[in-house]
Amino acid sequence: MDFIKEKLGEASANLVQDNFIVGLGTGSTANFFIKSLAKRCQKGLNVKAVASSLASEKLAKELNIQIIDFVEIDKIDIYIDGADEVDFEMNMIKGLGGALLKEKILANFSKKRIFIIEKRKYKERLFSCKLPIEITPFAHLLTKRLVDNLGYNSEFRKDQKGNLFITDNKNYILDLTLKHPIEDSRKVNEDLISIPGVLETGLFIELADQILIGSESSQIEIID
Ligand code: A5P
Repeated sequence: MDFIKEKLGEASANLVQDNFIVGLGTGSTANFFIKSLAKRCQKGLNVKAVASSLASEKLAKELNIQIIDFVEIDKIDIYIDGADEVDFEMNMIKGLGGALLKEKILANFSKKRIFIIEKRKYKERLFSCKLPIEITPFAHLLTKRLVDNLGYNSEFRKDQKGNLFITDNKNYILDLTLKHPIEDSRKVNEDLISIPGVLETGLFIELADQILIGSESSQIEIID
């Protein structure tokens, strides 16, 4: 719900300090963060930002947040993003917005990683949503076969016109249906990433320092 996302956006934007280099996540919740950050910048906060997607970059630029490129950064002070599902050990599924590759690179290079989610996304085990993986286009059918050999039902993501969805990095996304709750996230990630053609998975392990969980009561629970 939008008011929960708005609260999460405000709370996370308040964690950004002057002169920080900020990693911007992708998705509707991250958009609220970007809007709140822009408000703070209007009041004098000085930041530079690097975006995990073209969509977030566009929004930030429209709101006059200074955007810098990946090649210009050697550190990120804070990365703030949404997530699709988070388990009690702070493992996450991300990528339903299609930006998982840059999101993972930014999260990995950031000193502090904050994820902002509605309570409905916080589960004991990862299971409810599909697990996206980004794959190379030229071998996509071969890659799918190897993924399915691991026991997954996978589908190529399509865009609104029914064409294969193309990521910002010009790759494809396979969405994997999980047959049971993930017990060993590390093993699932390793099995998938070891397939040639799989560029990155949407399983984020040990990449969260803090989760802000918003609920209808407007309370924000902090997990770290
Ligand atoms: C983007 O690729 C995803 O990882 C997003 O972080 C995720 O889809 C969350 O989006 P919402 O905030 O819109 O649910």
